[in-house]
Amino acid sequence: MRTGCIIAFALAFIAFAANEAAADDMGGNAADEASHQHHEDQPQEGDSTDTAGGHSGHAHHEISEPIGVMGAHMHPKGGFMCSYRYSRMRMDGNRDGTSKVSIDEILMPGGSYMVSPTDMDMQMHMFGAMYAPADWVTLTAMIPYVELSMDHRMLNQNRFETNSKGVGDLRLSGLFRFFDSGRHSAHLNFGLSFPTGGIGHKDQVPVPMEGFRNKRLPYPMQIGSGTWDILPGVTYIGSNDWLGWGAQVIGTVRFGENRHDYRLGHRADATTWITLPVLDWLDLSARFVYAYWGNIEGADDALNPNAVPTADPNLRKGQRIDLLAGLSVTLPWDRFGEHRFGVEAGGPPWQKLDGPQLGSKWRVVTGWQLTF
Ligand SMILES: [Cu+2]
Repeated sequence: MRTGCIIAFALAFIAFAANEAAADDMGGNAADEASHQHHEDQPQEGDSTDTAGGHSGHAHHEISEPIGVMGAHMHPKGGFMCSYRYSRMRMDGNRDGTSKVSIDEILMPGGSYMVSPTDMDMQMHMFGAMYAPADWVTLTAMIPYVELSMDHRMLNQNRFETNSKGVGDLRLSGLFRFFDSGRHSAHLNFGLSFPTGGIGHKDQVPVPMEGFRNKRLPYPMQIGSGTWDILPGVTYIGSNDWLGWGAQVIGTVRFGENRHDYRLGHRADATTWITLPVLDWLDLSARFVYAYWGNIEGADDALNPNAVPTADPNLRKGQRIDLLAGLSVTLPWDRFGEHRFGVEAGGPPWQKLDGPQLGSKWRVVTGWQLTF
């Protein structure tokens, strides 16, 4: 808690300091700096007088990253952006290691559980804002609204569904550029996740001898982590005249224990992509994603790990590779700023889970960004 506050204040201070410093020394080369930025806002030195918003001229920083990547671009000083993303992931079927596990192998007598999940639907509405107090730093804020739904099968073969929804964890990040040669640039990502998402969501679940009762839902049905989490990372962006590419690695390091006596596993997310601008207003992309997430430390006493695999803190760990294809459209009207619309979808050719644990089937993200 205290660590979190200190870091939040540190970020705010850096933003303030950056603003002051920028006002002092950016007079001379501010124009040169601005021409290297991702979002073109003003014609520079005659080299962009060709077509408004065209990719020709200085294609390098105008090629956008796939819509599913976050914190991958920075804004020129004073730049502001707001965004909305809707994403959905479908999970279907259980796995242990890299192989599938059937319901009969999970439920008694073939397995040891009274209840097994069969599939799950995860939807997220993500609202974001970005602001650049200086050319070398961009600040971001993101808040998700999450809706989860899980289907189960019981020993008597009956099915039941649980649902939870709510505001998730608020995330504030700073992107700090440490390298820029025009065609290649790199920045550090540093984020802080606040425990604003709920971890006490309840729904009707079967209790032996009692029937259905309103009880606390297992770990994957909770919306927040319940802990202060730090998200350090690094992003690289490159381009030539006809192609853009990038790579990003972000960690999620969690601290302490939440009020239900556990903390989620640490995470690592790595991704690399290429973007092909095929038309002035259209980019196509292909992306590779690797994700690792660890088991839960501690345990929520309200959950019985012998009843259902989702309540076992030691059956959460996993790794997954996703392959995603995307497109991004820069809308032809520039009222109130530049509008971009993107879609990205794909699924995992490989996943390895400490199971039984539900495997991912596909995911899709659509988003809209408005840059001022
Ligand atoms: Cu932005």
